[in-house]
Amino acid sequence: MNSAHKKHFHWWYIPLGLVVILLVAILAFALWAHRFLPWKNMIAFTSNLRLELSESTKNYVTSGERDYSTLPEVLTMADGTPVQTVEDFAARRQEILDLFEQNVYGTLPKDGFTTSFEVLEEGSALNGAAIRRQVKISVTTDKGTSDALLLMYLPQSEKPVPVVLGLNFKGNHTVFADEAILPSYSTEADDETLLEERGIKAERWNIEQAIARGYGIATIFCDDFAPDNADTYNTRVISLFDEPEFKAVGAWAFGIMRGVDYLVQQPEVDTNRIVDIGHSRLGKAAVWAGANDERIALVISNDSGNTGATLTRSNHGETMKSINAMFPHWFCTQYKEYGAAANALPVDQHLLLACIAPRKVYVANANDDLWADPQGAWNSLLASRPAFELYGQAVISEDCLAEGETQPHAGQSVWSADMGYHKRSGWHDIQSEDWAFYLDYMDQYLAG
Ligand code: GTR
Repeated sequence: MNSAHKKHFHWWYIPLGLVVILLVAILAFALWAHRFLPWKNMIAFTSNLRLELSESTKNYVTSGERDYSTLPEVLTMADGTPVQTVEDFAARRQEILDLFEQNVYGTLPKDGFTTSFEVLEEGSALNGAAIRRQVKISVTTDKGTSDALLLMYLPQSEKPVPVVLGLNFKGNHTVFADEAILPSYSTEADDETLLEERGIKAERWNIEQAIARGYGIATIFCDDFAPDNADTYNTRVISLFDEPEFKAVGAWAFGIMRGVDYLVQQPEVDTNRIVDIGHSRLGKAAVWAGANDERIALVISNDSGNTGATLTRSNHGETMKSINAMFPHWFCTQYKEYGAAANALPVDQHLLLACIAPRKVYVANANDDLWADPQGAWNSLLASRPAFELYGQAVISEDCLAEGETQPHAGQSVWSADMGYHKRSGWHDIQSEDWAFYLDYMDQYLAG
């Protein structure tokens, strides 16, 4: 081939080639990520990422001063009227719940639906130490019916037992390696995947340990009430209502309350010892459900973070602006209107914890999980105390802190008869160590 035809290699072929490779890689990643995140979420995530990267020193703050000067008073009505008696607090509690519904979580339907239950399977489990029961929970309105599958393990017992109820992230088959567990209605796993995923999240539920210590465990896949997805969150229980502000976290809380509807009808269940538990985003739902549902005796928030137990005014770790950018389907429209202005909120999360009084509340964090802001959760629990004290309940004190500390250290638990806190060393998760704290606390303060 003469030189006229010899291809000329130009220096700029190299950067051009690298750019092409980078673009192909980004496209491949986006297509892979779209398996888990709809485009709307991904755009929100990337816009939020730009926000975080551009202002990360401001938004993802992990230390420094906190401004609680505008924290709403627990024992003062929105119009300034003091709350001095438990009767006064009943009105304040309702006011707080209404404010959270209007400004944060959105609609939480209290009526206009019926709930029915059908036992699909029941059998012996854990070598006879427990019974397993799987129940279809059907919610029906004039617009139709939506089903959710409750999985429950109860210890064999002569008398009614306490039950810990919580939503799971990945489907009922993931909480325990038991081949009899039926696939949740919203699972997208095929048979092969169901087999592979059996029990992959067993440590998050510690079913053997709970049963051995006399506690029942009940769980439902969160997606059975609202798929955790900006495109499809409103295709299940939310589709039964004409409530545009009925959002995903509200649907998960609604689902927990339908699980309680079932539990209170079971003779094997001690209806005075129904506990709701939630980790992270499902901890946000557990706190919202527990604040509303007075049938729940103890509410456990595990690493629930922003718009869970942690004070929004902390503005440390995940922020109100960030969470609404990343998860537009979780909370109501009005919440997004506040942008980053946490001080403008008529509520904060300590008020939600206060609505649990006169029942019991337990907040836990992980030491390295600064995105969930353990300091802001500890401050929130302390700030909720006036409601519990008004009922004469026993609350925790900061006297337990080591010299110079502003929150419990890793491995420390701080308990009173009606309030508990612990901080586990390590990262964002719910682990056996957390369950050991919870079961010990319930043994001591929720004994039958
Ligand atoms: C994070 C989210 C947190 C928390 C967490 C989880 O992406 O920002 O608020 O919900 O997910 O649920 O594990």
